[in-house]
Order: sequence, then structure tokens, then C-alpha cells
Amino acid sequence: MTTHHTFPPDFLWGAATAAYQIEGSPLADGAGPSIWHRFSHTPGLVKNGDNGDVACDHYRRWKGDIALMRELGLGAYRFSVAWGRVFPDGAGAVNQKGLDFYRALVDQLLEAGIEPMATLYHWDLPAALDDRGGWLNRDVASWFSDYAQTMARALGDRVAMWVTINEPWVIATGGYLHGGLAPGHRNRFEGPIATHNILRAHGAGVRACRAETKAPVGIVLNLEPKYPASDGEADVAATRRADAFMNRQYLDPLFRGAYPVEMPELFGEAWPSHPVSDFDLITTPIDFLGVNYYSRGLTKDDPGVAIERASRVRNPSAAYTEMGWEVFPQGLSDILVRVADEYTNVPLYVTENGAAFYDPPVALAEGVDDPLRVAYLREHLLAVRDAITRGAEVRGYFAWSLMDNFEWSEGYARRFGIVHVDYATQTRTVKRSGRWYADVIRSNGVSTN
Ligand code: IFM
Repeated sequence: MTTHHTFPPDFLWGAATAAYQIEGSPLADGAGPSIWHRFSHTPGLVKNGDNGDVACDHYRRWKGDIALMRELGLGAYRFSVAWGRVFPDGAGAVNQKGLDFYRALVDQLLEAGIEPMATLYHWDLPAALDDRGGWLNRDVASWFSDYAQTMARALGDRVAMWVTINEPWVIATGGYLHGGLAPGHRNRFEGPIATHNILRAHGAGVRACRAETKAPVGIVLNLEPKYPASDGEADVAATRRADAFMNRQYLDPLFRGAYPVEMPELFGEAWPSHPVSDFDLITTPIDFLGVNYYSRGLTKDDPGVAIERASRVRNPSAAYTEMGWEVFPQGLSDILVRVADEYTNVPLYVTENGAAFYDPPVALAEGVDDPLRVAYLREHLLAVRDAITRGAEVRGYFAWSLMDNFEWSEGYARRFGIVHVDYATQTRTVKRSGRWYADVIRSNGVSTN
């Protein structure tokens, strides 16, 4: 017997992308280069030497892409603005053509009946600001605030929801601590400085948006619940450290005005002290929290790992995605409920969730059959519904990603899309997962047998 699991009547169904991952034409119409442009053009840093020069060519194909969103029945589209299109030098003079691109995109989305959710920062810092220290420079908070104010002034009456910053943990850890992402620094001292300035910039950005628009403003965190690999004391303590490092390092300052007590011990002499007044800025109230969820961390004590002294263990009975991430839907439900119970009663949105599984580079005549992705999405949507029944106020869900795209240091080798992209021809083909998701949207729910 088929059961249909319905969602609340006004639940928002969307899909997400980010500027550098899909747009291409990174220097068109007066745009300034970003740290990702530089990073991906440095030999050896991105798999197969890939870069975002063309990506999905969305900068030129955006009209067709919106038509595709309409075909899928999306209620909302989460995209990001490339800071360097609007401010080629990161600060100072506005590049009108860059602003016009996003204005046209937003107008067309509205015409298609799709709510625009704009993320102001999804990792592509203008290179000119990196030259001035980037996220390590305290001035970044005012650079970001000026940029946020410009965007909110230009589009505040049309963008339905604003996100300041996407995934602070990844920006600080990948960009400044371990160096796998732009700008590629590997420095224990820099990670916490970057984190703190990202959070300050977020607070300043919220205030700047509020000065210009009544639309809700929030931030997006990537949260990964940690579970101990055993009941042993060492693994339980490691799990607490891993949780402090990845989750509470961001949740606590945003909602409680202080970093977790574990932080000085984790970073040792690299942990800085911060002016108390910074936390007034960081705790500036937000209207919603976006949660990006992909997997959990099954955690064991590992003294060999810097900072959190913990590592992930493989679960032999679980399925894994091509990113090497365990498929664990229960973690999504658990983290949403935890955030609602322990941190905030602002509405929550799942702003990214999805999976990279192998899809052929070229769509076959019969399309792209991706049963693993369908199963992943189904199980995670049921987990969202479970979180709602457990009391979490989850108002919407955005599949990552609308289409296959540039997966950062993995280049084009990982496909997350519910729409397939043939990069040689730029042909888009809706995958089975995309058709399945369109049915979910149409019926406002998930069917199971
Ligand atoms: O592609 C990324 C995205 O840019 C941020 N969140 C995780 C995704 C998958 O790795």
C-alpha cells in the first residue's frame, strides 16, 4: 500500500546553487576576479585542472535555467551573488552591469512565480580584498556590510529572503586552516581569526540589510551531528570536541554570545581573545537559520588529528556517496530538533541537502536514471518531516543542487544535480531525481510503499 507523507501547506520547495559553481564568465562585464578564480587557475589545486571559467554557463543561459526551474515547479530558488561582479575591487565603486545581472535574474524569477533567496557570500571573495588580508582583516566586516547594503538597497523589495554567509566553518577550515579551498592557507592561527571575522561580518551584514529591507535575513550553517563510534570514554570525549569544533563553534556565538568552552583547549596558543563587544554584533537577531546537511560524523578519539583530535569512522553497514560521506538521514532530523530545542525558535530552512553519485557525463537517450539520489532525497525528506513532527519549525527545503556544477577542489568530477549537465554541449537533462522531486512539489509530500 502506498502512503503519502504530506508537508505543512505553505512548505517552501526549492533548489540551490552558488555563483562560482554555475555562472562561468567570471570576468565578464567588468567583474573583478575572486579568490576561487585565482585558486582554480593555480596548477595542482583543483582536480583535473578544472576551473569555473565556463561552469554551467549560467551567466548567459539563466533564462533557460529559470524555465527549467519552472518546469520542475520550484517554489523558491537559492542562488548566490558574486561579490566581485558588483564590487570588482571588493569595495569602492559599484559595477552597474554586475548589479543588473542579478536584478534581471530576480525579476525573471518573480515573473516565473519563484521566490528568490539570495546568498551574499558563497566563498568567492574578491581577490582584491584577499590582497588586503581577506577574512583575516577585521575591516572585512565593514566591506561586507557595504556590499550587503548595496545589494539590499538594489533588490530589497524583490528578494524574498537574504542569507549573509554560507557555511562559515568551511570557509575558515577549508580556506585558512587546512587549505584545501581558496585562498588555500594552512595555518592554525588563522582559522579562528577567519571564523571570528566571518561572524562579525555576518552581524554587520544583517544590520545593513535591515536598514534597507523588511525581507527576512539569516545565515546558513553546515551542521554535521557527531555520534560516538563506541561507548568508551575517549570516543565520547572526542565526539564532544568534534561537535564543538564543527557545530558549536558557530551556533554558540550566534545564539549565546560566546564560543564553546572547549575552544581554547582545542586551538591552544592559536586561540585568540576577542573584544566582548564583538558579540553584540555577532548575536544581532536573525529571522531564520539555514541548515545545510549532508552527513553525520561517526567519531572516534584520534590524537593524531590536529585541533579536534577526533576522526570519522566508516560504518560498514551504511551506504556512502561519491564524496565519501555516509548516508545518514536520521542525522538531519536530529540536528534540526537539537537546534530548535537548544538554540533558537526562529524558523529553520534546510538550505542544502543532496548527494553526489556517479552519473554518466553524457545523458543517455533514455535520460539519466539516478535511483541512489532518489533514495537519498526521499529518506532525507522523510527525516525533515520527522523533525517537524518532533516540534522543529522547518519551513522549507532546498535540494543541492539544481544542476551538476563545479564542486570546488573536486572540479566537475562530482555530480550533485537533479538536472544533468553535459559540459561539452551545455545540454541540461532532468534526471529521474528531478522528475521525482517535481512530483514531491506537486503533491506537497513524499510517497512510500
Ligand atoms: O557544493 C557544495 C556547496 O557549495 C556548499 N555546501 C556543500 C556542497 C557539496 O559539497
